[in-house]
Amino acid sequence: MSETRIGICKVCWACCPVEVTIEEGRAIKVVGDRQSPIYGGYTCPKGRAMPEGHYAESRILHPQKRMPDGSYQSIPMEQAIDEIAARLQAISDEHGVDAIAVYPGNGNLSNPINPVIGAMFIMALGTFPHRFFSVQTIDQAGKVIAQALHGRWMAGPNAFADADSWIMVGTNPVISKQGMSVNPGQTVKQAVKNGMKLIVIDPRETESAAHAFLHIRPQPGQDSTLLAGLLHVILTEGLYDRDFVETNAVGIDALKVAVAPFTPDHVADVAGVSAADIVLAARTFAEAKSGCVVTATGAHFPLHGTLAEYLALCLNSVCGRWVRAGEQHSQPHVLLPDVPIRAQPYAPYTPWDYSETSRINGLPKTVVGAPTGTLPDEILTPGKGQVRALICSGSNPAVSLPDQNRAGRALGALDLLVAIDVEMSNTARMADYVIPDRMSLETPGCTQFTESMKYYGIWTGGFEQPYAMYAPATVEPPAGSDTIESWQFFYELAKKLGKQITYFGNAAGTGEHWDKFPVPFALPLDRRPSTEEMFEAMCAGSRVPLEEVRRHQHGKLFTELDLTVLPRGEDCEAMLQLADPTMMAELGVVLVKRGDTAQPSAEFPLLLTPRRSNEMMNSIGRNNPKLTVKRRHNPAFVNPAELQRFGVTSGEVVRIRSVHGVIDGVVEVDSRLRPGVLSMSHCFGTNPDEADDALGEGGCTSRLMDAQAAFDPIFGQPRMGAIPVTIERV
Ligand SMILES: Nc1nc2c(c(=O)[nH]1)N[C@H]1C(S)=C(S)[C@@H](COP(=O)(O)OP(=O)(O)OC[C@H]3O[C@@H](n4cnc5c(=O)[nH]c(N)nc54)[C@H](O)[C@@H]3O)O[C@H]1N2
Ligand SMILES: Nc1nc2c(c(=O)[nH]1)N[C@H]1C(S)=C(S)[C@@H](COP(=O)(O)OP(=O)(O)OC[C@H]3O[C@@H](n4cnc5c(=O)[nH]c(N)nc54)[C@H](O)[C@@H]3O)O[C@H]1N2
Ligand code: SF4
Ligand SMILES: [Mo]
Repeated sequence: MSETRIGICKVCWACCPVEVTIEEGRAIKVVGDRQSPIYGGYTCPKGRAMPEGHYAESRILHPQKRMPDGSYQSIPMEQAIDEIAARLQAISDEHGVDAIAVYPGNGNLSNPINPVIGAMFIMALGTFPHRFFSVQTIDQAGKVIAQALHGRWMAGPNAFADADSWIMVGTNPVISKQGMSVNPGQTVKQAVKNGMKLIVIDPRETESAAHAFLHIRPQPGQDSTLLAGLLHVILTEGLYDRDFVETNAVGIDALKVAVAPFTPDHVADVAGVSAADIVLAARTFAEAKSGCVVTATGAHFPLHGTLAEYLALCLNSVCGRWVRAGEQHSQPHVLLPDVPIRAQPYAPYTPWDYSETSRINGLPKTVVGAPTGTLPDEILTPGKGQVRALICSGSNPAVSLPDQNRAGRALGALDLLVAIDVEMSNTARMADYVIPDRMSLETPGCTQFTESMKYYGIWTGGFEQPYAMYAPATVEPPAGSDTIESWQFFYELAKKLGKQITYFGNAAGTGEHWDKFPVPFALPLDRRPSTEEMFEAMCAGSRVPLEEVRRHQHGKLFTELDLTVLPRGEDCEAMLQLADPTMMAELGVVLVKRGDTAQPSAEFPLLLTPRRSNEMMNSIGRNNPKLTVKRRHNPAFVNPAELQRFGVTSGEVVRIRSVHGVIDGVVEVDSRLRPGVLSMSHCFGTNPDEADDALGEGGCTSRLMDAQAAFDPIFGQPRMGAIPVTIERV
């Protein structure tokens, strides 16, 4: 006998509602929930492959302890927690509490409590933020930094659904869901059908670019120059919204001066695009009535990501692309707190502070946590504060940290490495203890986390409609297993160390921009709260009570909520900043150094760029039998012209070399790619001490990256895009 239950997929933050068929307590099939009011039954292959992932042969169901001979033995959870706590205590007693760090990653999404609990564990130890290393600082931390320097518009950007024009820079939401949580393929198609002029700036004709009115295929790494060029055209042709700028922004004159040299001809020359396309893009965007310029990883990885984001924010501000008084809030609160939303900015602030600098490279303390790019050096550099114990929760730094060889050396040098994971991932294979987490279908879910992503910058995720959903766990973990939710593990560990975690769940802001400051919930020490109590704390003060959201099994559009944005408050003096001095200085460097980015050379004629695949979520899915039917590896995509240039054939295993490292890769032809680009997904490959396996495990692109040669001056992110490489026959 089978039954169906409604759940939420939490493999990524799109939170798709799913219908799960269950037989004898096991999920056997997952499809999209067609009764959902907004998703229309949408799911992606990763969501539909959850059963195969949950019951994969590779799944670990008991805590694993590494034995002296390198093998792993199953031990009971209680013993694992006791032993880990004792070792942490000993490390802290001998070296100080700064020797302990956490590194949370994307596997944490399986339960919305998990992604923040690592930070709160580190707060309980008293070492926040400098011992909290998250994936954010090897991702798009520039979004938070740029928003701080520019100011944040409380009512959010124009909505995508009914915008007239939209510029996507280095993002492919149809696959990544970045910026759009709900059925992005259909959403983009529908918007274009409704008349949106979509402009995509990407060296690859992506699934998103397929719908574009204009696709610009630049040389990778030149996004700041391109965006400054758009500003140049809009400001010199007077196409901007003078009224909006006068009322809400300062710095327009300084911005005009700064972008004056970025003429269409200069941009065309530097970025390898047509000057006419720059003019067309600028005019199309500025002359439309609504829309937005958005950036993501493609624009952030080659360094200058903060500047690219800042210029995108400036484009939106000069064109007045923020929701105004009387219009509908584009990021409505349902499970976020009930606060009046006004058409006004939060004032800019400086998101770094040199009063406390990092041990490595003298980087400042910032609102985005410790600079994760420096984590290997924090482990490898002796002295006071050296990191000796690392807890990885739902992360895979052995393949996700830039500079894999160095990261591998560092992970191997730790006194204690703990991985909270669901399989013997690259990192778990190096760990002293592996703690098995519950997976997506085995935990409850709700959309609050996705709603709150908007605070990390524009185009991060969320809902444009007043939608919310809660779903309980749909299945129990496999019979006989001994698993624990990540947050519960941190709770137990803190308790053993004599510390109390205070949970700030209802994140309604970031940095110094708070719609409402979180209500702290000190987790009781005499009993572990239930996951449901944690959900209550997460949604404390929400506009619609969680209890009400729970009543609607398929999720609900709360159309009864009034979303009308209020006028600027009479006491509000905040203005958006169009010419932050740090950003303008960086733009000056970009001008003089023709982008200040890596250039292809005779020795390294290709530029390596990142891309996401629909079957994987970073490394998640690599051992899922359903997601690897077509292939397990990550192809090295190139334009057909490269086959002749390098004398290779499609499907051939080649050596890919940068000035820093070398990996094996499998060439695959992609005519939609700009010539001179090698486009490859990350988080694949074996560990440095394991044999290469290009056709199986794939190649780890991070091995080609040098974590020390060039990095962001604020949050230390190494150059992770536009890396010069070459192809050699094996
Ligand atoms: N070269 C290169 N490097 C990159 C990038 C790139 O494009 N190129 N991208 C960067 C970006 S944007 C990011 S966000 C990071 C990603 O960096 P990470 O977050 O470190 O990488 P993931 O592969 O997402 O790690 C997820 C881990 O969680 C485990 N997992 C899966 N399901 C569960 C679960 O239910 N519970 C738990 N506890 N664990 C689970 C997986 O087995 C895996 O080990 O990588 C960064 N690194
Ligand atoms: N299916 C799937 N979804 C995911 C993930 C996944 O691994 N798989 N990962 C998740 C994570 S951790 C993140 S951070 C988000 C990321 O979300 P996105 O940033 O939207 O990621 P991508 O889909 O790789 O899109 C980046 C695009 O930038 C282009 N690009 C590369 N270099 C440059 C450049 O120099 N300039 C410009 N203009 N474009 C460039 C690439 O060709 C690519 O099309 O996706 C999330 N969603
Ligand atoms: S992985 Fe993301 S896009 Fe795919 S079904 Fe799950 S939540 Fe939806
Ligand atoms: Mo990411």
